[in-house]
Amino acid sequence: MSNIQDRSVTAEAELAGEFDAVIVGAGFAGLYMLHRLRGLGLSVRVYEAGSGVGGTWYWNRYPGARCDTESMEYSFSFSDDLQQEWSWSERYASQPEILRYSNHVADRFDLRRDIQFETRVASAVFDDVTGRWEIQTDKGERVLAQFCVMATGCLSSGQVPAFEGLDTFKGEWYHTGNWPHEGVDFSGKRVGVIGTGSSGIQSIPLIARQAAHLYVFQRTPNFSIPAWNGPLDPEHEQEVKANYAERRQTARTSRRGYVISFNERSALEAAPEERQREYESRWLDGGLHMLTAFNDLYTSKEANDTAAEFVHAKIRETVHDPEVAERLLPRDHPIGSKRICVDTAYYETYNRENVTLVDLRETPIEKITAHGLQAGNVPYELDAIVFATGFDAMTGALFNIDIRGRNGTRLKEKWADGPRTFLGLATAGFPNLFTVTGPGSPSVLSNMMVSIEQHVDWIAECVEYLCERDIRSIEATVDAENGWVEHVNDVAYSTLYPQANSWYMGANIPGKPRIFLPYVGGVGAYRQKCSDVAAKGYQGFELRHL
Ligand code: FAD
Ligand code: N01
Repeated sequence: MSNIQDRSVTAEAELAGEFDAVIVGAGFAGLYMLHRLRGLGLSVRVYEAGSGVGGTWYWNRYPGARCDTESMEYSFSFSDDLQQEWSWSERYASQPEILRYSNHVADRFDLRRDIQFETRVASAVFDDVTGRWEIQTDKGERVLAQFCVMATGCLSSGQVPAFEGLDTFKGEWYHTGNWPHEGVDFSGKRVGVIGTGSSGIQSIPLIARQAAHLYVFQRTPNFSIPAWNGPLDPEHEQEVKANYAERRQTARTSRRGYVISFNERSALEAAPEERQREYESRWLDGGLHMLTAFNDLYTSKEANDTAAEFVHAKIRETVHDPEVAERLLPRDHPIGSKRICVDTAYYETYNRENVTLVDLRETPIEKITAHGLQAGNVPYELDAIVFATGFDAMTGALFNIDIRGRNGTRLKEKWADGPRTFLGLATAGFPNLFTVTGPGSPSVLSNMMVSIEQHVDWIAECVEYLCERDIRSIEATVDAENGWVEHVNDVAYSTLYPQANSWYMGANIPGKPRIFLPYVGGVGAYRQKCSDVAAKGYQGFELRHL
């Protein structure tokens, strides 16, 4: 390690704005990346647009925001002391609790001193001559770094659709992904929520309890499964903590990064009573367990229909007004091909007198007006509008930065027809630039904590390898990248995912190319591929001494 230790820069050099590595983002990915690179003796600067750590959990403070990965699994595994000492209060942690956890991590590992908050990275430009990245911020600051790690988040670039007239609206409006820190009081107000993805489905029940009247503007109904959230059972916590090492290992090598039992039988081979039993038991388990009921729910539409029909029946049972229930039934996409939602009393909310469901398929939003909005020819008077309209996923935050690689090539131009990466970690023509949970990696299809740790560990080990050998740069080859992009597509098209107009497909952003963004080949299999590449001296990458 002596080479690496020698490379630590002095305080003077830091003032001159030169670092071994710059990391963009201080969510879980940026925090852990900082910890790992610092552990190698590197000088590191993190830039974070927000005023605190936590990323997703710093920005998404809307009512009801919480995890739908179980708390005991949605946490770091890299420090046994950390995982043993931290106690979660609920089965699914709420946003404030996860934010407290990320602050605890930052303090425990003394991370803040290398993070510059309230600073947005505007550009990152590779200098072909010096082989370094020049990073510029919105504060006019300029620093140089050998390595640049984009820990900018898959779901961090919020999207407010370009509705005509929003600037004329006299009420308040909010996006779930940029919620005011002081909270919002909807008491006595007429509120409109646009969007029924996970953010809408979590916030709608709570806003309905407070507002005088809530209008839900739904374009596509979604499948939602009850969370059955509640206090964490202390016995379960103890049992998990006693077996954490084994459980974490199971998660790392699993399909989705969870400790969850997959039924390896086909839904089509099971008798109707067996299917009903399986679905009922998963429904009662709650959350993401539903789609582990059979092994062909993601690959056979016929099998998938059996699960979809089960959920349709649950919606009909729950919602009293049959016409409203019918409008809530998702029919245009296979269950699971859009991110499944996990809720607390979502469908029940439509039984409240102060809630109206507006079907935008029947009456699309024409415009926002001074006093509300107009859908079809119907005006809705609103005091507040909540945009639960999602994110420019996976590429949005990267494209918000002017990233330029060799010969001034812009990432945005290189990826104009869809992202091209090797393993979701790197892209040809952009040496020493890494993306944590980048497009083409399991990322959003997995327990993100598992995927973040795996990427950060891989990047840290790669940097260590380079430094120990005095290798100045690593760059994905075009061949490796082409092969990976083709593989990512092949695997995606062997499933039902591409059948949905989802953000996984880029379909929620007008003009975005229709490409399946994450890698669906499985967390365990993917980890193995990444490890093999490293074990073979970073096969598929070009290493240069310069
Ligand atoms: P983020 O947490 O998004 O952090 C990225 C950070 O980078 C942000 O703070 C942002 O401000 C900063 N940044 C971006 N661009 C710049 C720039 N140019 N300059 C400076 N800073 C910049 N995943 C799960 O596995 N399970 C769940 O239950 C789950 N629930 C979720 C609930 C919500 C509401 C959302 C939105 C996502 C959820 N996710 C979940 C996904 C979640 O994003 C990840 O689990 C995880 O928090 C991502 O961490 P990250 O550090 O990669 O990115
Ligand atoms: O965003 P979304 P989200 N006019 O894109 C609608 C994670 N997450 O913030 O489906 C009218 O899913 C859009 O309609 P349609 C999780 O990974 C997790 O809810 O495009 N409507 C849709 O209904 C999740 O998947 C949790 O037809 C418009 C909604 O807005 C991801 O973040 C909680 C519209 C957007 O849904 C994103 O979730 C929250 C328009 N012009 C988030 N544009 C957990 O529970 C969009 N919509 C863990």
